[in-house]
Amino acid sequence: MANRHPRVAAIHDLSGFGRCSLSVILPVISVMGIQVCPIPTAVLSTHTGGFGEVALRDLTGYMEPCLEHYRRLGLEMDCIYTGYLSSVEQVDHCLAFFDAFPQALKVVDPVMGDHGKLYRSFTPRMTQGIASLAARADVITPNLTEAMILLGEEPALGEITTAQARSLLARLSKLGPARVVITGVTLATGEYGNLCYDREHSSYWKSSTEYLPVRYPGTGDIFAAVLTAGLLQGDSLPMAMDRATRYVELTIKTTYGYSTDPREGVLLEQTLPWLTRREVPKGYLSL
Ligand code: PXL
Repeated sequence: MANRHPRVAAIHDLSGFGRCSLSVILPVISVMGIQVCPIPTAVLSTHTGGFGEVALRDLTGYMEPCLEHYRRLGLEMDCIYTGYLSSVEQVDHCLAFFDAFPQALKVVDPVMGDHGKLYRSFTPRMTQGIASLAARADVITPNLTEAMILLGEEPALGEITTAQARSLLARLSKLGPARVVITGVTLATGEYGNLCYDREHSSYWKSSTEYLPVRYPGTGDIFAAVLTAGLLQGDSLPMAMDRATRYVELTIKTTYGYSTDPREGVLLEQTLPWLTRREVPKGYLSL
């Protein structure tokens, strides 16, 4: 199809309140000029990070007929981007999407936990399923907790040396993905930020960011969405990582200044226009 704009199938949950998953992924990818087709894995009243018992409808049974319809239509997808899954069976449905669109860039955000802990309802079977999905990806974007879980190690929280960081990235790549990004890492140098490894070029990079003493849900989703759209627009891996780092930094800083309840997530409504500027990011350094 001539001059078709890039299109991404985004397989994540839809949380109504708390600014995470599809609620933030849709505006971010759209404003970056990429068409995004949401495939909700579940609908939740809020995210699971602090609002008590959520109203939840699992959509495992929706995924296969959805894919079948897209096949009948002969739709093309340039990217399959997966995130929060609400049942272990959804791993196979994501793999079916990968198989149906073999040319598509496969991005797996292995959403499982943060700050050294698994999210509620994530069982060992689920973490194994997500690890098998990550093994089939071209790009993965775990936070440090998820990176350790993928490697079958105890989640660590402290600072790590540059040598340890490079080893983590390389070992994750050995699981399958040629490009690995790890978010939320504190290096022994005191720098805090995101790291990546591009196996094809044997290159390691870091993008450091200001550390603020507050945690907002959904920032990992926003990070992975900006990274994915950046790659589809032709960014190199470190450029895409730095674009995502700078955008999340700007949005967290903006939100922090308003002193809102952190559970409500970041005020991306204020900062989305920054993404339309298509700046050339240059904040990355060799790791
Ligand atoms: O941002 C990750 C995420 C996605 N989806 C749901 C969540 C969380 C984190 O808490 O609860 C439903």
